[in-house]
Amino acid sequence: MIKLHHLEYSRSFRILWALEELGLNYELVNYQRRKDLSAPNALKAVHPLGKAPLLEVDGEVIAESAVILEYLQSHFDKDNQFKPTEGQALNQYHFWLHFAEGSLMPYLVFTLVMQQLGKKPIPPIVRTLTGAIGKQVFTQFMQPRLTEQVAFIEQHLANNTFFAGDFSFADVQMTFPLLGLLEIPNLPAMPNIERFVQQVVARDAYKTAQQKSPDGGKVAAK
Ligand SMILES: N[C@@H](CCC(=O)N[C@@H](CS)C(=O)NCC(=O)O)C(=O)O
Repeated sequence: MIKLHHLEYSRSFRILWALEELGLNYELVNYQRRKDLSAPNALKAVHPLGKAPLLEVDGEVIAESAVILEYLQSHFDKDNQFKPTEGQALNQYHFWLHFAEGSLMPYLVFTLVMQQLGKKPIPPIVRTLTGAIGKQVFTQFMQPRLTEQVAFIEQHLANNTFFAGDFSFADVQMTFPLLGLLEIPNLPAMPNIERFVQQVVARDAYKTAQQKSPDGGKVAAK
């Protein structure tokens, strides 16, 4: 029995999408974020860290998107439809699977936190100062680093349709941060990233996952 603990506006959409790509039967357990955007305590009852996604298979709980994707691929993708088997494509698969969470997501999350410094619920009088600090940190620290990463990903996608050979779970892992990246103002144009995203969101499994997810598969509440 497979159960996906799915938090709205979160990385767990990756796993919902992967389950649909594999055509598996599963139970979807939905969780809403609290007002401060953190996960509800109910997720801590499933795993001590209380982060999403969490996949439960016959009572065993698996955390971390990349680990879950690897688990699903190795157990249920018998024909290796979603992972290259050798060579450069396999190296790329491992690289992008881990780059997404190890390098790209930390900058995106940090940028999101800096953006919150200029918004409610911070009181207006303080918000003026914290918002200015947030903008300064973004300009001096985040913007140059994100710009480097955009250039790197753009270069890869200029020469490759997908991240690792044919469509694979590396693409599933990378799509979530790319959707977030496209929403950050003051970054360079991303024509190849846009092309890639349009291509993968047109997949049937992605659309089914969107229909099943209460947030419609969005990365953040607007
Ligand atoms: N590296 C982990 C990150 C897990 C994570 O931080 N998930 C976020 C959702 S996108 C979460 O649960 N946030 C709620 C919180 O921190 O309270 C993964 O890829 O699974």
